[in-house]
Amino acid sequence: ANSKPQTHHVSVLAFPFGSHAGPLHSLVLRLAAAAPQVAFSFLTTSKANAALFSKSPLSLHNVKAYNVPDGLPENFVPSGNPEVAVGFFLKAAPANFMGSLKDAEAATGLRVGCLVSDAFFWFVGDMAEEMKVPWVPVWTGGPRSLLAHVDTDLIRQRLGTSGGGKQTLDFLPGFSRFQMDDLPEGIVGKLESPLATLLYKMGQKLPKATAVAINSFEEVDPEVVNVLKSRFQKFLNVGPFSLIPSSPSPSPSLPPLLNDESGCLEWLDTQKPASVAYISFGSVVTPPPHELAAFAEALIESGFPFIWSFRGNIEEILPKGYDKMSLNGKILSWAPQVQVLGHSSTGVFVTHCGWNSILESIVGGVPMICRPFFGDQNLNMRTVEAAWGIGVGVEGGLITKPAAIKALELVLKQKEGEEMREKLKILQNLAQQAVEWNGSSPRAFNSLVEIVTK
Ligand code: U2F
Repeated sequence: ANSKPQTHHVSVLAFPFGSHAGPLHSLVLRLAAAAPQVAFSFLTTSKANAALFSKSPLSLHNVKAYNVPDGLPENFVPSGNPEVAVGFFLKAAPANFMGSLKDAEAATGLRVGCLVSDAFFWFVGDMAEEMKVPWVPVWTGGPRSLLAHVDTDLIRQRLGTSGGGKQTLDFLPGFSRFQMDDLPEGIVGKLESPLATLLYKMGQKLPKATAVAINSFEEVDPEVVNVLKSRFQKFLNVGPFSLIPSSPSPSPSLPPLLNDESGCLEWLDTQKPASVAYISFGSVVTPPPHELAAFAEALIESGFPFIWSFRGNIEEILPKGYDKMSLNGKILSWAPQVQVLGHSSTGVFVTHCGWNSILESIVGGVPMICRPFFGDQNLNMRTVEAAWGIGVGVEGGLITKPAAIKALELVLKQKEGEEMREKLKILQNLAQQAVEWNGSSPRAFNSLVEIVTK
């Protein structure tokens, strides 16, 4: 229903690559439901907008998509390296965003009174200063990687910039079990890549923001969260998003929408408790074929039942004589991950350690086998292993058949796996409490609503 008139206008600037825009979109849907008097203009590329707005089960009258030019030259042919498209997009920013923002102001008849953006977009801090409006950057990773970017200068002072080493990070609160090698690339080492520069500028700019929001909950990593609270004007932990529906469900009597066309949840119902391996490397990474082949062999040899979110043709990596039908598991191009991790039959998650995956695994109480690739993933793995004790890295860092079998057995069969499950129960409970009425996350969310409605 298009009821009350809108009196405020908030522009949301979304990073259109990887899974970044999804969590921001679901946060905006929550905000829009809580603040019907605010018009939200959601600014990103036409491709990202189309994916987000067609997938969403609900549309709110006060959230509208506005397309931003992607900056690609005409006749651009994707090279397979996604960073090229990211580079063109960033070159076109912020001018491309300014254009759509003006369109949104004209369409709504309302001046923009607040900017919400992906935290990557440090330049939105400058836009907000110029427009004299609040800026709320949203970080899509976890608190530890965020602190590493905010404290990059300190880290460089203490460790130098040459990179690669085992020096301890104990000068950062909560990092005594972490080393230089665990840091996301670009903090030390290769400082000059476009992404490293972007993240450095972001770290410098975030303390000036009105508030920094994150898909996380305070209790997951309290020491690190407390340092971040001292660095930022406001640090608002408003997650885990997977525990909070985007907005009130259309009818309380309807079950939540499930995407189980593949029948994998029904199949999970037929499996033993904590016996199934779920495998996914997220939305960006494709592991090299020899590692995928080694993992497939490990599954065949060990016989553990599995669900594998696999993009591409599985037959290409299976050993000779095997096909899809001969396997003790399900292969899907996209899995209902949150539901799979929430199912009691799922016993281990083989992951690249993207932040959303880790948080969803905590919420589901599922221990992890980690094979990180880039960015924050290595630090996330170390957090899983060393700070929380709820998972292991594959031995040697690369997937081989013996390393995979060893890790699967450790988590699914041995007492180490049981201990991880016990530790997960504690974190899982903390996550539940955080989202309860008057828990830390709804309180942070209310403060976010206050900022965007002022
Ligand atoms: C980038 O990570 P990714 O997008 O690759 O991975 P995640 O943060 O783990 O997010 C993947 C999301 O996609 C969902 C899953 C997560 O919410 O539930 N999903 C699914 O529903 N079905 C599937 O079959 C597979 C995935 C980046 F690479 C990381 O380093 C960052 O930590 C991350 C956050 O900034 O973004």
